[in-house]
Amino acid sequence: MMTDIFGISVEAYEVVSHILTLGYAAMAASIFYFILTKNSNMPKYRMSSVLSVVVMTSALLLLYAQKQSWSSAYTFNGTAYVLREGAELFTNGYRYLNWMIDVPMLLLQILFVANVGTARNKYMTQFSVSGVLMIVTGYIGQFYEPGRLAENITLWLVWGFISTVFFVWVLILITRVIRTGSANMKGSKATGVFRAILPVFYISWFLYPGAYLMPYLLNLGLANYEFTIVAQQLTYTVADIVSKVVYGVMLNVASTILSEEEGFVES
Ligand code: RET
Repeated sequence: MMTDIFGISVEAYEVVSHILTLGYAAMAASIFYFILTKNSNMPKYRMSSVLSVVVMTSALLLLYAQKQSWSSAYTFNGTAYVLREGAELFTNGYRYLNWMIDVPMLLLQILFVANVGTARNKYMTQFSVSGVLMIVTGYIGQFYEPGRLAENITLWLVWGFISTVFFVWVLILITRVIRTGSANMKGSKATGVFRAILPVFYISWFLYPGAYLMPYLLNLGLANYEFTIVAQQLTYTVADIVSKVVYGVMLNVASTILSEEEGFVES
């Protein structure tokens, strides 16, 4: 019976496999980009590139595990992909563990480019605390996701709500950091790309709670399991590429412009 509910078409199975592979390939490629461009920046900005490398390495390994989790959960029965008997179930848990490392790193990273003066240490502490608590509470919640064995809508929503409180805290902090940072960059050509980080951040970070909620479409009768899982994995992957790679590249471009303006010449 389980296999009937969770069976998916060949196309859906393959699209998810491809998307998950794209995710860790993008992280592998970016590792080279951040290492190779690091010295175009003044030493004081370089920690931003180092943190991008930390983020990408963790993502590469955990997203690879995520893909393995997908491949080993299913088996082909001649017409469709069905859950493999006795195998580990597919779980998004690996992603959460990746975020546990990457969320604080991504938040700290911007503090090496934005000049927030003496408030830097205060932001570092608050970003680390809010980021980690947001992920830990969401990690607990995802065990109760609709469609999972331990499905419990109330617990899933309550933990999701607690996580959202910390998310709002993160959003308030990042908005302040970007506003202060760009005010202190006045007159620099880097202001444009630095300011553009705010909308990129908001859009990409909001995709995560969106993907968390997606399985609820099942309960509302608006989508089947196959649609839900493809949409959720696609959303997570797009969000990962934008929040880690695009964001890191924007910070790096801003640092390079600032370095040049401050008279730095790569030797
Ligand atoms: C959860 C649980 C439901 C409520 C909210 C969530 C927010 C998650 C976010 C994750 C961001 C992750 C990033 C990873 C990059 O490596 C945990 C899904 C609000 C915002 C940026």
